[in-house]
Amino acid sequence: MNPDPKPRVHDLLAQAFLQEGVRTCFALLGDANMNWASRLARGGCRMIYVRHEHCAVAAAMAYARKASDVAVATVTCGPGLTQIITALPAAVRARLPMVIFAGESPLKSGWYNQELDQAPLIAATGAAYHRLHLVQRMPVAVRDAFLQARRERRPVVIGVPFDLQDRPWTGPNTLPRPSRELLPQLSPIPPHPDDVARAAKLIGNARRVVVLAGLGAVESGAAPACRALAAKVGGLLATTLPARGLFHDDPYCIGISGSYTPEAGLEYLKEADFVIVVGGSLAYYAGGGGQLWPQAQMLQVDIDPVAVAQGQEVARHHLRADARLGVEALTAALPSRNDTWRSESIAARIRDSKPDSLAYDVAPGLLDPRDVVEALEKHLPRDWELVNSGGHCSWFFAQMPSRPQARFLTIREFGAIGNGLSFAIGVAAARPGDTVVLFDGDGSVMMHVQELETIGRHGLRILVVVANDGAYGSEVHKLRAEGFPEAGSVFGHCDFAGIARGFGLPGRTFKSLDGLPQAVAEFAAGGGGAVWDFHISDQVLSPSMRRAHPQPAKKA
Ligand SMILES: Cc1ncc(C[n+]2csc(CCOP(=O)(O)OP(=O)(O)O)c2C)c(N)n1
Ligand SMILES: [Mg+2]
Repeated sequence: MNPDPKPRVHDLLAQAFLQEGVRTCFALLGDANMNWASRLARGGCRMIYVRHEHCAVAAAMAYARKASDVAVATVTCGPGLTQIITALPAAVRARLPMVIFAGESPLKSGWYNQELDQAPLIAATGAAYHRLHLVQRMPVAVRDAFLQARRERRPVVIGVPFDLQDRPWTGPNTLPRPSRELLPQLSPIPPHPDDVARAAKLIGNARRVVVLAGLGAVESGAAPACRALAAKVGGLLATTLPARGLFHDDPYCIGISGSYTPEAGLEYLKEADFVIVVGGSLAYYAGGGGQLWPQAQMLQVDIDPVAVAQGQEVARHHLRADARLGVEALTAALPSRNDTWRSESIAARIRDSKPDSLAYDVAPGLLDPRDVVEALEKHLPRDWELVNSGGHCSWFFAQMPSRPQARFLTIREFGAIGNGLSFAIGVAAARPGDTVVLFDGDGSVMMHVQELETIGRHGLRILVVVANDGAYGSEVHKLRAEGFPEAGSVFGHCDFAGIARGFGLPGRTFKSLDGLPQAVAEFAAGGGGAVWDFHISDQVLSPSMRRAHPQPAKKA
């Protein structure tokens, strides 16, 4: 501890963060951030010390989404900073507000071994980078970083040379007003009546309407309005993958629209003649180009509507408005109608059909991933938080129809594997007291398996479910489709239960589902984390993999 009672620059920097309301920080320490971080911790901020810088930022991403607030992470300069380059593009694309305190090498030295031109590296990810080199302005610059993160909904990285951090603070001991107090107090944007009338006329002519909600609908609280609109037009409901579960208890919700659409949903989307996309960006994988609904006209209700998204022409019709207000206005403008697409048989098909019914041969001692998901859906308590990671197996885990959106998280915008454990840590930090279940592939867990130690050390209540096909399943199925050898993507079923124990967590291997109810009861009664390793077959393909990479016929 510094015996000098006079504050230093890092003291003021830490106070500036505390004043912003920061109560959780994901950290990995080095020379250029440890003094600041220790002052932050002393000020009452909960520090979650991870074992790889990527995981600090990835955990902060999940925290930002779940806490609906600016998340904070910190890394040291040079090699600490280069580790976060895979996480940032995902945070930028997922529009997650974050402030990352990064050290910079000392300005006073002519040479420093960890020196790196950090700004262009961060700029390439789409995040903002600010060099804080003027000591007097640093507290204001911190406040401005929070303002920018909130306004632009993206990560802002601040780089502070660590020799400057250690200087005595000679400025006033007052801090600027925090960003929250400066934000414009704005009400949701109502639609223009002319746009409502035009859109209502189009919908009035449609016979088979799907209301497709994205995260914008979640954020604006538009779910009840979407249900009411779909009911009034006698249509069906769907969501994007991140918004899955928003209508989980509605008998006319077909589930996810996009690569993860269940079997019945695919048929209904094909029949749709009008899709109203509410608070969704019409991303490629959500069927934005209309591949899944070839007959449908598209209307987008959004505060920032677009005609072309991710390389495809999407909606021709637009209603600029807050999602809830736009949908409510549309519903009010539509006359009641007698004809309806809805029927008892559609509700029964949605309720009773499996997400995917194609039969596969599964070797003894291995599990069909669809059976694993069905059993987990049945036995895991409904109020546990679910985190879905990436890889081929994520299709199966997205199919848990009883689970509400409020207890689901996935962030897929950069298509990177290896984030599951970090995302689960971020959710556990944002929802203390809740139990978190992570669903992830063996390859993805292995990529940052060291974070099991973080889970154990912090006593986080995380159940890690590994869909272990002994392989990079996505690659295996694509290689098989091309007729190329699988070597390089097949590793065998490594012992995750043993690995977990090495990190101080209980581990369990499942080659059958018989013991699952008892395992759930034991985990629910205990504390801390655990790893469950399900040995699954690499012969069961998700429908999206079958569509995109048809497999060659098996030789007789
Ligand atoms: C960081 C990163 N590296 C490589 C890839 C390519 N990739 C996509 S899926 C995948 C395999 C994932 O394996 P696993 O987590 O076991 O899930 P599975 O596909 O087997 O279900 C890989 C290597 C990627 N998406 N991201
Ligand atoms: Mg795998």
